[in-house]
Amino acid sequence: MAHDEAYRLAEKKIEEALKSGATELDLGQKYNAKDEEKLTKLPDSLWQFTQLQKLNLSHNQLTALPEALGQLPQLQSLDLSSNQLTALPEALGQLPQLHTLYLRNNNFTTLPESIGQLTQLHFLHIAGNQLNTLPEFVSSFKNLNELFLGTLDGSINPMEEVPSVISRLNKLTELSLNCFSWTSIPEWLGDLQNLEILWLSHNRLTDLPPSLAQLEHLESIHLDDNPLNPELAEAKEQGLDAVKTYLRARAEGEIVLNEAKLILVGEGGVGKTSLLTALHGDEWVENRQTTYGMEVDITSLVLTDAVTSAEITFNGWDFGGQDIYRHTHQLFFTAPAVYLAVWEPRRGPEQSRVSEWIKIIKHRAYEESRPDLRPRVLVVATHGGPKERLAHIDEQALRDEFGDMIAGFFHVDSKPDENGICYQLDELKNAIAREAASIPSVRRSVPLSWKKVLSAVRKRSARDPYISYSQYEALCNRQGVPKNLAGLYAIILNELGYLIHYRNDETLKDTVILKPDYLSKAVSFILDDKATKEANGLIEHRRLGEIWDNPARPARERYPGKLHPIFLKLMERFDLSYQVNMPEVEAPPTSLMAQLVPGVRPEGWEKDWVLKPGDGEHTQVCRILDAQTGRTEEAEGLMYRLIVRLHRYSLGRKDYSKSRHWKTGLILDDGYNGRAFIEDIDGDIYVTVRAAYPERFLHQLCTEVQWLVKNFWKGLDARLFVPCVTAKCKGLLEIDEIMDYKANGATKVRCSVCRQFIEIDSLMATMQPKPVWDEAVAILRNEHRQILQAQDIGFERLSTQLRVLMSRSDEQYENLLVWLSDPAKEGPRLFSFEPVNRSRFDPANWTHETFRLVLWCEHARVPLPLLNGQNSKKGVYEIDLSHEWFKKAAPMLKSITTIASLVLPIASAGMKLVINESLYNNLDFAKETIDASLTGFEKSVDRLAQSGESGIAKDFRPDDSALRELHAFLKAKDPSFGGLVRVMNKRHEFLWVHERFASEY
Ligand SMILES: Nc1nc2c(ncn2[C@@H]2O[C@H](COP(=O)(O)OP(=O)(O)OP(=O)(O)O)[C@@H](O)[C@H]2O)c(=O)[nH]1
Ligand SMILES: [Mg+2]
Repeated sequence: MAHDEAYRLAEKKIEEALKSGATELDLGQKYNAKDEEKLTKLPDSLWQFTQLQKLNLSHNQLTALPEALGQLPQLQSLDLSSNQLTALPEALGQLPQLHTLYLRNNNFTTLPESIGQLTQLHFLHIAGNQLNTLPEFVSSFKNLNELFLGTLDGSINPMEEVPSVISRLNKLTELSLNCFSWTSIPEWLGDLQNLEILWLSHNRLTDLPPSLAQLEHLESIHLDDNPLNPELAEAKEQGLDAVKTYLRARAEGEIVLNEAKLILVGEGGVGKTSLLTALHGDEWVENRQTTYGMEVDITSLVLTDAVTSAEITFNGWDFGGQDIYRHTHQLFFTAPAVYLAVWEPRRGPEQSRVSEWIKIIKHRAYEESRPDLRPRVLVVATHGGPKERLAHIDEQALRDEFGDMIAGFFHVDSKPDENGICYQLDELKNAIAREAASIPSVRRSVPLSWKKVLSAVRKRSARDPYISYSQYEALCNRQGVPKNLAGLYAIILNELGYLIHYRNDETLKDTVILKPDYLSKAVSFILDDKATKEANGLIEHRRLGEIWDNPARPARERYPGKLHPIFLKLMERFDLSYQVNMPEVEAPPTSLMAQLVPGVRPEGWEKDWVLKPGDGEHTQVCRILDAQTGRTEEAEGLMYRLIVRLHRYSLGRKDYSKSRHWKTGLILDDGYNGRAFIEDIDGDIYVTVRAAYPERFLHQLCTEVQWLVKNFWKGLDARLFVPCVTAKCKGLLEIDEIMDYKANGATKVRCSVCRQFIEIDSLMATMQPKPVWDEAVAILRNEHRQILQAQDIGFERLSTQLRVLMSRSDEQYENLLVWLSDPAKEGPRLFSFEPVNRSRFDPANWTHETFRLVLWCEHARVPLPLLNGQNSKKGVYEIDLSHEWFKKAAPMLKSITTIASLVLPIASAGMKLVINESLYNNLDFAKETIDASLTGFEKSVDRLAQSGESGIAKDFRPDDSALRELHAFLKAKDPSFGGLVRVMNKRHEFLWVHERFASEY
């Protein structure tokens, strides 16, 4: 029998445990154990274990448990997860001490009556069963603190609504309702006054009940993977306080928005502006001027949907059709919107590039997971009229390619006939209204005060294209909106494209731009400037001023000097330009417009791309594909964005003349992390890094490309490949696929181009083992002086081993930030600590202790007192901790402390700071304290190796609850977190940084 071995092993374990007088027994298997390693029945000797308190039987194949279970009266915790149970013995209900019960992933269709008597239960985990509801007897669990109904692995639970019996469990502190496909949750959740953590991920919630704002003790609410309405989604990004503020505003009054964008795209001169004005009913203008940038007409078009009678207000977005604008225009294509893809019959559909335009819309606004919010495209031919010959457009081909994005075809004449009628215009209007009415979020409810602010902003924009932030606050105040809510509304309005404001940017925080087209027009004037084109995008700020305030243009197209630094900053925010350092002393301030860089590799580029001794080289390719069809696609303007976003690694970061970039590529440098060559070859982005440890910089660059593609171009996917190693073969092999093969035991894969079988290991980056982190810390500290010198004389002087360790430390730090990215919304992640009274502190034996906790800057990666002066008390706290909390937090504390120890010698050298031995000492003592609190199992888990790597159990969830508790605690003591500023980097991740670095974000 296959299971015999498992059974014998269990018997042995029981025997040993009985002998040793243990009170805990672990007969659970690993989550990925093979079937034959699992128990199908339990040894009888188990029931002699009368002193047993904790029993783990998870990941076996048990179908039933015997009544003998009642012979374990001391049992406190029982883990039956991942078995095949459908019932439980009566005796279970008689266990007087049982407070923790895991029944996750079994075959229960209802909860067994027997457990109804477990009134002392504190923790119940019953996700992953086939329960349709919770029985009434659950209300007798008066002491229940934690209830897990929801799974973590994404599999959907069948329950139709939140069981109302939960409303009576008022001691609950944590409730998991993940993965239920619920579209709403009940108001009464707001009555569970002790709730601290609420899991609602993977549902179909568009909204939350305002009552949740009343939950005073709530520390975190998890809302990932829900189709939240846009305002709430933005509030969620900002964290818990913002969600509560938003819900409170909703509770005070709400209104249906009934508003949509109407976006006109198409080649230059096809008749977009004429069509929009005709839709408005404005007078016909012959020989209209071309549109610079874009123009937004806020609310003058109101159409009524014939079916629902809904009156929908449209703001029309009219884009200039010139090629050069295409890259910037994409910024404004956001769903939900109705698009008019305009073309001119005389030029024909090909020349009018109808299909290309729809593709750009698709890649910006079509979210596969949200077909209900798909952009609706109406394809409109202009210059029509009954007398005109209808040019042919292949309707079927467009429908085949774009599916239900295509909402109809029209042939209109924007020029009225002798009776003042524009041919087929009314039909088009009806279709626009009908399409808009079919987008669910067009009719969403918003807080009444939000709508009022929006209307006030629009009204004001007719007079002032921009106002100061305090004027904006005053405007909100007149609508009855207090300052903190005004702040949240500014974030939401900015994110949804109604205004432009960035509160964390020194230059931008005082100005609110009320007209979204104001900036795009200003940008288009530079893109059209001949001198700037000839200078390959380099432009002095003085010249920018001349262009923007050109007296030859009408007053409404001129921009006062006060705005110029603001525009400049905004162009940087939108990845359009960056300020360069020119080689000449006292050179006038100059910026680079990335779109205008030269078309070919600069001369002599080879000199900047040499393999240094001791360095290795590794290449990965980001292939950009349509996620649906698998065809390679172009991400329009990707390279321009990379040139801007990665400029801190530019070879010319100190002297622009050394920069190496062109329309399809660039060369970068990141000190000890190496040098990179990035090039777009037919839509494939080749990234090669040469370094002691190339993986670090390579990973960072590929992640950047993948992030950009994923977040900016919808439906496109940047998949990672490695080049085939066969000489001269140009084949590429997909990394995910190789990893799958490897996981299944294969050692070779076949290249589809050269048809050779290739050793998997030869395709992977260097297969060096992870360093022993404690040793790495010691080496880095020893070499601190060397690292310091290398800042000036070059990193190639450092040994290869040292450079590898430095890169690997950076890599670990990056992993930590990713791992703890969610709690970063609420507070900082990097800190160190020591017992205040260290001399009499015993790490192995304590119950309560006062610790000194010091916050670090996540940018500089050093403790705050190092930046503020040793005597500064900012970010330094004395807090009482219990050993119980500390034990729970120990795995997290260990990662943070080890990584802080790794990066401190490198970061301080980078800033030329001298480190006091006592600081190292503290970190070491902290580590000792943590190690003394870790269980054997936790010690053996190398979280540093785990984080950021695949192959982790599906239901692995970084336990960040200890960090959240710490945040809540610190916030109560010092809401300013020692003056740390929460900033958002370009990947929309939060970091807590010293104020002096805030402007870098
Ligand atoms: N007869 C007729 N003329 C039209 C029609 N639509 C546009 N035109 C003319 O075509 C020319 C270009 O029209 P615009 O509306 O400026 O074109 P556009 O697409 O906005 O051009 P850009 O802003 O440069 O991208 C103008 O001279 C219009 O008068 C139409 O439906 N019928
Ligand atoms: Mg126009």
